[in-house]
Amino acid sequence: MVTNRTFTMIKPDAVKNGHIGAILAQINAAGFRIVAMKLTQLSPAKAAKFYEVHKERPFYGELVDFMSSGPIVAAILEKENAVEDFRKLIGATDPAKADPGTIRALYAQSMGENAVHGSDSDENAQIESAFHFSGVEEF
Ligand code: DAT
Ligand code: MG
Repeated sequence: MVTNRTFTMIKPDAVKNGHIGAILAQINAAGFRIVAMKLTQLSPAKAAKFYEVHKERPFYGELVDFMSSGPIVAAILEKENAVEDFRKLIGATDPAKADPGTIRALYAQSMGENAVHGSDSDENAQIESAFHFSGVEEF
């Protein structure tokens, strides 16, 4: 398994608010290489599948609606210690608790609309990357 990669999405709120460029600049400045990237939109069914682990949580319906509400940027990123370092770069799930300067502190509105996704393990990075990209789309 590739362990130096993570998967991210710039979520519909951040795309709608015009933050794609600033977020990608921050990702590059932090030393991540873009391996794959696309502007796309999740169907409700795809969003439900992507977040299936949360299906028993009270916010699941809201999460699926939000994540399929508009375009996202999906990307695979590479760097040593990618998963952990990217979680540090994005900050806590709740932007009110995210460290200053993190992507969520800068661009997120709320726990639900929190600007970016970052994989939480090497295994999930692999699964989530394969969900969005085929091998020939990775460089
Ligand atoms: P993270 O995205 O930091 O890995 P998570 O995996 O616990 O957080 O949850 C996935 C997404 O679900 C999160 O980015 C936003 C949404 N979410 C989590 N907890 C929530 C809550 N209490 N209320 C509303 N949305 C929530
Ligand atoms: Mg998570």
